[in-house]
Amino acid sequence: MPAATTARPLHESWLFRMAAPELSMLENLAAEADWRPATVPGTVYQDLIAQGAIPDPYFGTQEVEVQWVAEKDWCYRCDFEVDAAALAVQVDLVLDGLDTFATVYLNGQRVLVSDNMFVPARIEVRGLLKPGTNRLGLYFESAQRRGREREAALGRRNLWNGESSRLHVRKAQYHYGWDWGPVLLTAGPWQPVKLEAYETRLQEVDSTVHLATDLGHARVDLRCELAGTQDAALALHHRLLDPQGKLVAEASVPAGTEASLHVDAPELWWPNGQGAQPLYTLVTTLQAGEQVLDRHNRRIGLRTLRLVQEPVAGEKGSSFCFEVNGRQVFMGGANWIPDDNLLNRITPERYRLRVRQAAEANMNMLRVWGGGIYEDDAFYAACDELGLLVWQDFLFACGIYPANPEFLRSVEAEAAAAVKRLRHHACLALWCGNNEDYAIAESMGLYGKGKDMVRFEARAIYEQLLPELCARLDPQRPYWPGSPYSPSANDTLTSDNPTVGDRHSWEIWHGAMLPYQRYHTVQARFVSEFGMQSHPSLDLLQQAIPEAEQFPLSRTMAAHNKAGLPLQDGHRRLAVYVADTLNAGPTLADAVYATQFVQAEAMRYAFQDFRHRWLGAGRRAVGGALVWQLNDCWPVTSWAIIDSLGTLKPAWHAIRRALAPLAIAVRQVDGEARCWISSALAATRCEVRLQCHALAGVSSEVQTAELMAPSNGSTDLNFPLDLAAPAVVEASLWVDGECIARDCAWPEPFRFHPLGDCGLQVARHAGGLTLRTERPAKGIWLAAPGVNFSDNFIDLMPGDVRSIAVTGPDLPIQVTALDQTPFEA
Ligand code: BMA
Repeated sequence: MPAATTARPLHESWLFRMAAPELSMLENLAAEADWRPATVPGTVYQDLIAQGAIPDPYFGTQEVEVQWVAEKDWCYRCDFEVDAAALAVQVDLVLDGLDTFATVYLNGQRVLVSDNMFVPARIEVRGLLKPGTNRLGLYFESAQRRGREREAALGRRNLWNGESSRLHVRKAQYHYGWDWGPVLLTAGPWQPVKLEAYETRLQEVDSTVHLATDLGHARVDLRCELAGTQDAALALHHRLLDPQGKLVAEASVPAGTEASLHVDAPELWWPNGQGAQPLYTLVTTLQAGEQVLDRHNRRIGLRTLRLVQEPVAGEKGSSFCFEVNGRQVFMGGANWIPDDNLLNRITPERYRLRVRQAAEANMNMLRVWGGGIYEDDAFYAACDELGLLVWQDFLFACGIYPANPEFLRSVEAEAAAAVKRLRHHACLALWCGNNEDYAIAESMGLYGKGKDMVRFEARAIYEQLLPELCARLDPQRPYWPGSPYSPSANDTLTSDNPTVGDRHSWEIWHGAMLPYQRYHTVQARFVSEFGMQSHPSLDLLQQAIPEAEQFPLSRTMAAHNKAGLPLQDGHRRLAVYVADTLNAGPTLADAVYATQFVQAEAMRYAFQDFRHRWLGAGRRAVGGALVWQLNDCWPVTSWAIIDSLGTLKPAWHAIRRALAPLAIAVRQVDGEARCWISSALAATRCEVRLQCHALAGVSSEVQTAELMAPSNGSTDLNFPLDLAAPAVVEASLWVDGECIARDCAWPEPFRFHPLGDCGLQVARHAGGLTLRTERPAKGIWLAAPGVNFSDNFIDLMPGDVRSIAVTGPDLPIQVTALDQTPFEA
């Protein structure tokens, strides 16, 4: 009877030490002294912090004090026991991820040399193992040194962000520092290490989903690769369980043969806001008769997905939008960066929470940005479960990458591993070649019509290697050469054509630093990046900044704002936008409120203006908007809408309102109230109410209009205004007598209209708050560490009583609003 496959994690009794440069790798790994306990999977910074050997790099300016770690080589080793019986079958050493330049020794034998953080390794080691104590040693060379050696040999290349040697190293690029992140060049076995014993095992289960045009029938095609002893007597049993766990299809085939499972009336998987996310469970077992030799489980969603590039009525170019199950869906979402610089700190629960925070902001897409990692399985599982489609970059960002044969081989291996690992996820919408490499090439004159593009060799990666690999391993999914990228239209060749493809609209914040009220002028067919900076929560700053440095423009605050490297001009740009908008106070708390206020207002304008152009079928002028950035990886002033404590910023609430399934927006323009309703739903009968509230507190009559909000599009509605004095124009949307959305257009800029005391009252009661005001109140921000509010960053008008549900610890709640003295409720 053949033996079943067993997997044994090797995560116990690991030690680490700094390598002595005078010793060889083997001598270092055999050394007796200076070993300290290590956590595997993990990396050296985490182990050094745990050992108290280095200070917390996230606190104060301590990032500078730990840079020496990157210059050193590091050793990891563990001794483990093996029974003689275990050596009766094939045994593989499986290393899912080594960061980055690693040499692996087993019982003194070198078994692997690797230089790519994203390429898993599997080594047949039965012949090297012995009954009793065995030793596994991992030697990590300094990525900094090795990268610089390569750069010295192959030449310096241009980039934005981080040290240029990064371009030669297949390591998470943000580890080299970014305009929102610290320099922490980690090293270590960052992914699981295990021994796998088997006679025959399931190497690969490839499942592809096909739906009938009418979506009334689904077929799951299955192709398995086996490893080990090929035995014709073996069989594969495939079973498909529906989301309720009921068996809906099964097939048994001889090992090595393909199979298909059929489902009638499949439960369709939809993006967030469009329907449910039913997940089927596919169970594949490799069997010798009744005995199960190996088992493989995965959850799959049944859906179709298409990238639609079709004419846009009345406009040049073509659309860039996504169609799921035959329905075109506006993509409202964010760019995702790694949620921590020390990746092994991120738990599955933390991934799920972050993705849930995106879903609760009515987002339906996350772009896994090219300077990070191919994310953890827990991330994609959460996106599958919560309906967040994933735009997945391959890991190239802001650089002119090499394309020598060795580099291409390494990239091919990593890309193949990533595609095979991720291709079954329902959430995965698109593969994308890189982040901003076409933009930097264009800025250097290496890309564009009539340009000598020879030195932009990496096009071989984005336009040949990756699309061919994706077509081979994941043919159903669209591939996009880069972000931003504009397919060459009518003889143009640029990465920045607003009529086709995707675009990064950074004229607000970067470049021209346009006012955020101008987002309607920086349109694109798909806005895959845009953003505004703000400080993180005061709570976080009080934890990360030494008390003496807790003032807005302190040296330590500057160390936690990396924007505009090397100039680090983030504080200047913040100052401009704050000065353009409101009269801010001098304290750190004032600066947090002011910058977060500006970010929230900017994101309101951006998402409303971009979604406004999601018109009806054939007029999909803007297919989506992904804000830069969802999250942070350490305590920092950045474009994130959720800080590294997981605390939501006001911008998160502004985005949630702008992306609501049915949302209303209003602007005061030339004596008119210009409103539009954006809908992700079927056609809805609704009523719009418009009321003007003078800043002094007098409110006008309510104007109303009944209309049918069109399905899955946006519609305009204008009201004449006759304002004697500056007033707030409040537009609210009512369905069946219930107010489901509202928006306020204030006289701007706010700095020209300082609000006196508006008579804001906040009453607490069990489980919530009740808010009232005598005069218009702007940007009411409720804050308490770890406390969640059902709504926040609210505009409140006289006569309106607003109830807010409160969950979390029973703490004093800080109430801040524009031009008001903060108070506690
Ligand atoms: C774009 C992104 C990131 C960067 C962000 C903010 O360039 O792709 O590289 O962090 O803008 O500057």
